[in-house]
Amino acid sequence: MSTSYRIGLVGKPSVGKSSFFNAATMNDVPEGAYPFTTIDPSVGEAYARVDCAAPEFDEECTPNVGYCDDGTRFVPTKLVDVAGLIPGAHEGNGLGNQFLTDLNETDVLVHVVDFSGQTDAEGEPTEGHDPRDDIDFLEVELDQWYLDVLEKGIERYESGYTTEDDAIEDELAEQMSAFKTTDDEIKRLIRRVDVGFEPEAWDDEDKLELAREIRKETKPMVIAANKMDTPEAQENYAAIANDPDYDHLTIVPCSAHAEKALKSADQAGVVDYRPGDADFEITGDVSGDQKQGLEQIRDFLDEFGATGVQAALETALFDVLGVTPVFPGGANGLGNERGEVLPDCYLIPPNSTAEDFAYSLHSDIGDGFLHAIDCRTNRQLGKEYEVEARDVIEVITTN
Ligand SMILES: Nc1nc2c(ncn2[C@@H]2O[C@H](COP(=O)(O)OP(=O)(O)OP(=O)(O)O)[C@@H](O)[C@H]2O)c(=O)[nH]1
Ligand SMILES: [Mg+2]
Repeated sequence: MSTSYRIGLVGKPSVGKSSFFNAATMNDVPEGAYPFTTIDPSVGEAYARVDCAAPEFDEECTPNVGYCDDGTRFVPTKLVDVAGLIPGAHEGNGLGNQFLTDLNETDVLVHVVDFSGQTDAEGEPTEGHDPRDDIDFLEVELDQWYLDVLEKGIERYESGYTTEDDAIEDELAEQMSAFKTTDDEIKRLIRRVDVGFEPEAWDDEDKLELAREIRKETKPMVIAANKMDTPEAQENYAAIANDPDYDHLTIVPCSAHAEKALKSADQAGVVDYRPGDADFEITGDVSGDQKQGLEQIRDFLDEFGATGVQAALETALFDVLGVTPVFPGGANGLGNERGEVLPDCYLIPPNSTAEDFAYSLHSDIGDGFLHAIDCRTNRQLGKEYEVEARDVIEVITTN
């Protein structure tokens, strides 16, 4: 892989982060109905689905990494199961700042929320908890954490600790470098919140607003409405999906349990299930109980379209981050000298040009870039061409 994206699973304890992680990666991280079952973050390999381009060329692909199942490529991506976050985490509550730091290793977040309302803010069993509180709390918590760091940057700037002619955006970008931001980005965000470039004139509200903008930009997220296999969760989902206060968020209904059950049954040869699909086929001998359980899952799929695990990951990657999947190909046939057909599907940053793509393959290919070829049409593409999802591209170089 040229670029490796990391998706972080976050949320308060006991919402099902590890269950989601295990369902997506088929790893075996402990799951439990008690808070802080997970302490250290686990990193695993999940997959994002991309329609394979090979069938359009009447070819069969041979993926280097991941796999292809009946025309659907499963492209590996990193998934991180982070420890549970509780109110006051930015002040060290729960497992404290440790896992806030872990969050910085991720590019996009899936906020797992227990929509059943059966766990309280600390992850202890309860009834009738409003999932809205959890959605709100995570944003507040992250904003407070960003604000703390932002304020340190402002303090440094005001103390004259830095050289006279250092601009505020340089100072803040340096202070917030762990959030993978740049002075240009900070400048743009200061303009967006329209507070001016004199931090002395910023009040608490201005600072919080700026912190929030930087957080939104550097930690984009989707909500996975988990435990949707329960009636309580379905009721809450129906209400929140129609609540205009939550229009700005993408909420994906999800059942980590259903995904895990189907994948396990598939591995056991009992069903034929492709992750993310809207249906499955029972292929083995099942007991009456098993059959009943599977039919319940089928009802769930009928209602929600899928278990939601794949959908949440792909929404995060493709919709929220805007990552572009692209296949390096050859204009005279897709196979390379080793006889591999469309071996790679790269995930590259949004708005990448043909030249950026060349650089993501190798710096030499970028340096020697002459032009690229769209392998579907044999059309020549200049270096400024903006790569589109599922493009099949050959790069022609001088060397
Ligand atoms: N009904 C239902 N229960 C679920 C689902 N996913 C997880 N659970 C249950 O929720 C409880 C907590 O699951 P975990 O995966 O350990 O939660 P976690 O978020 O990793 O918790 P911490 O590691 O403590 O932060 C367990 O009892 C799971 O069986 C789901 O899709 N449906
Ligand atoms: Mg866990």
